Amino acid sequence: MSKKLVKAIADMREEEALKLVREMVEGGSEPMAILDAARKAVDIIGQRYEEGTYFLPELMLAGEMLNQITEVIKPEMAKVPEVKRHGKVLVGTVEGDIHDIGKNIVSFMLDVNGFDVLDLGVDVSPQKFVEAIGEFQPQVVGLSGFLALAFDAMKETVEAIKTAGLRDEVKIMIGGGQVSDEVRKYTGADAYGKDAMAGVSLAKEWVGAK
Ligand code: B12
Repeated sequence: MSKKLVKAIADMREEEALKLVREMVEGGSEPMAILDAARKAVDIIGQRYEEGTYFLPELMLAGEMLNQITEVIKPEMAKVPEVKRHGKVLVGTVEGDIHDIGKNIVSFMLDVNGFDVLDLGVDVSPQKFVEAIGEFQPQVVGLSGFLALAFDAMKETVEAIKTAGLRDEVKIMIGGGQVSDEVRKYTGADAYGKDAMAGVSLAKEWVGAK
C-alpha cells in the first residue's frame, strides 16, 4: 500500500493518492509511515524536476498534495496521548523562500509532541521573527529554508535576533533541503536538524523535557 502511495504521489495522481491515504488511515497504518511514503515521493518528484521531466506546476501540485495528506493524518497523530506541554517554539521559512512542506511537517511534529507552536509561514523577514520572539516568548526558534539563498537570510535572522538583544533568550535550530552543519556554522544558529524528529529532539533537549 505504501509503495502504491509513493507511486501515486510521484505520478501526480492526486485523487488516488488521497484515497490511498484515507484507506491506510482506516486500516490502521502508522501516520509516520504515511508521511515517510509522502517524503519518498517528493524526492522522486525532485529528481524528475532536476532531470527536466517535471516543471514548476508539478512541484506546486506536490506541495498541495503533501498539505492535504498532512490534513488527513493530523487527527490520527493528535490521538497519541500527550498531555504535558513542554514549551514554545516559533517556526518560519526565512525571507525570500516560499517552500513550506518541510516546515509544516516540523510544526506539526512539534505540536503533536507537546510544544506550543507559532508558525509565521513563509518568506518571513528577520524583523518579523524578532517581533514574534518579543510577543510569543518562545524558548526555541526554528528557521526553515530550501534555497541556497536562504542561508544568508538565516544568517541575517540570527544576527537580527542578536542585535535585538534576544539571542540569549532563545535556542535557534535550522533545517531544510540543503541545510547542513556547515550552514549552521555560517549562520550562527545553535543546531541543525536533518528532519522533523531531529527538530523535536533538539527542542526537547533544550527545554529539558524527557
Ligand atoms: C516542492 C518544491 C517546490 C514547491 C514548494 C511548494 C511548497 N508549498 O513548499 C514550489 C513549486 C513552490 C517550489 C518553488 C521553487 N523552487 Co523548489 N522545490 C521543491 C522540491 C521538489 C521539494 C522540496 C520539499 O518540499 N521537500 C519535501 C520535504 C518534506 O523535504 P525534507 O527536506 O525531507 O524536509 C525535512 C527536513 O528538511 C527538515 N526541515 C525542514 N525545515 C526545517 C526546519 C527546522 C528548524 C528543522 C529542525 C528541520 C527542518 O524536516 C523536514 C521534515 O522531516 C525541491 C527538490 C528536492 N528534491 O528537495 C525543490 C527545490 C528546493 N526548489 C528549488 C528551486 C530553485 C525553486 C524555485 C526558485 C524555482 C523557480 N525557478 O521559481 C522556486 C522558489 C521560490 C521561492 N522564492 O522560494 C531548488 C533549490 C536549489 C537551491 N539550492 O537553491 C530545489 C532543490 C530543486 C532543484 N534541484 O533545483 N519548489
